[in-house]
Amino acid sequence: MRRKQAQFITIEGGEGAGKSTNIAVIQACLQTAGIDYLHTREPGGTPLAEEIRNLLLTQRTEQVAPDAELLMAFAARAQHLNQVIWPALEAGTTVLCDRFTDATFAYQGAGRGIEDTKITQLEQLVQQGLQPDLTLLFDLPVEVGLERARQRGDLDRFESEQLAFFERVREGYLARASLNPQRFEIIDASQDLAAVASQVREVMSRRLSQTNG
Ligand code: Z5A
Repeated sequence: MRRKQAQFITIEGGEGAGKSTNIAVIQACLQTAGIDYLHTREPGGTPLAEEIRNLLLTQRTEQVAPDAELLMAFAARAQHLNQVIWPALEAGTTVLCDRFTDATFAYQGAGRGIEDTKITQLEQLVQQGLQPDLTLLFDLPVEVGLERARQRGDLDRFESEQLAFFERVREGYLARASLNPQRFEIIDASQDLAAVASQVREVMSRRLSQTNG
C-alpha cells in the first residue's frame, strides 16, 4: 500500500505518563503543519473495538488468562485497522493513535510474560506488515506515573496491578524503543507540563520537517 504523505503516528507510555494531556500538543503541531489527521485510540476506535476495550479494562473477580487478554487486544486491533486506520491512510489522512501494538509487547509481553514470538505472529496476521512511522514514548518513573493516575480517580483493571508489573511494562517499552530507534522518540515525561509539551513540539517539528522536506 502506498500512502501519499499520510503518517501513522502512535503514542505510548505507562500509567499517568501524560499521553492524553499531550495529544492536544501533537494535534496543534499537525494543524500548524497543515496536515489532515484523524485521532483515535486503542484498545478501541470503533463501536465493536470499544466494547472489547470495556471487556479488557473492567475490574472483575475472574482471573483473565494472559492469552485471552492478548487475543482481545488483537481482536480490537483487527477491527480498528479494517474500519478506521487503513481507510484513513489510504485516503491520505495521517492517523494519530493513542497506543498500538507496542502496548501489547509492553503489557501482555513484558507485563504478563507472553513470549514476543507469539505476539509477533499475531502482529503479522493482523497488521500485514503495517508499522507506525513514528512513536512517541512518554517515559517516566513508575511511581510518579501511578501517583498521577491515582490522583485522577478510579483505577481500571490494569491500573490496579502491582508495582513490579508496571516496572516490567516500562522496561518492555524501553526495550521496544532500543529495538526500533528510527521509529521511537522518547519523551522525558517526568518533567513539568510545560517542559514535556516543549519536548513534544521539538520532536514533532523535527520529524515533520524530515517527512515533508
Ligand atoms: N492495553 C493493553 O494491555 N494492551 C494493548 O495492546 C493496548 C492497551 C493497546 C488502557 O490504556 C489500557 O489498555 C492500558 C494498557 C492496556 N493500561 N492501563 N491502564 P489508556 O491509554 O486508555 O489508559 P491509561 O494508560 O490508563 O492512560 P492514562 O492513565 O490516562 O495515562 P495518560 O493518558 O498517559 O495520562 P494523562 O491522563 O495525560 O495524565 C494523567 C494525570 O497526570 C492527569 O491528571 C494529568 O493532568 C497529570 N499530568 C500529566 N502530565 C503531567 C506532568 N508533566 N506533570 C504533572 N502532572 C501531569
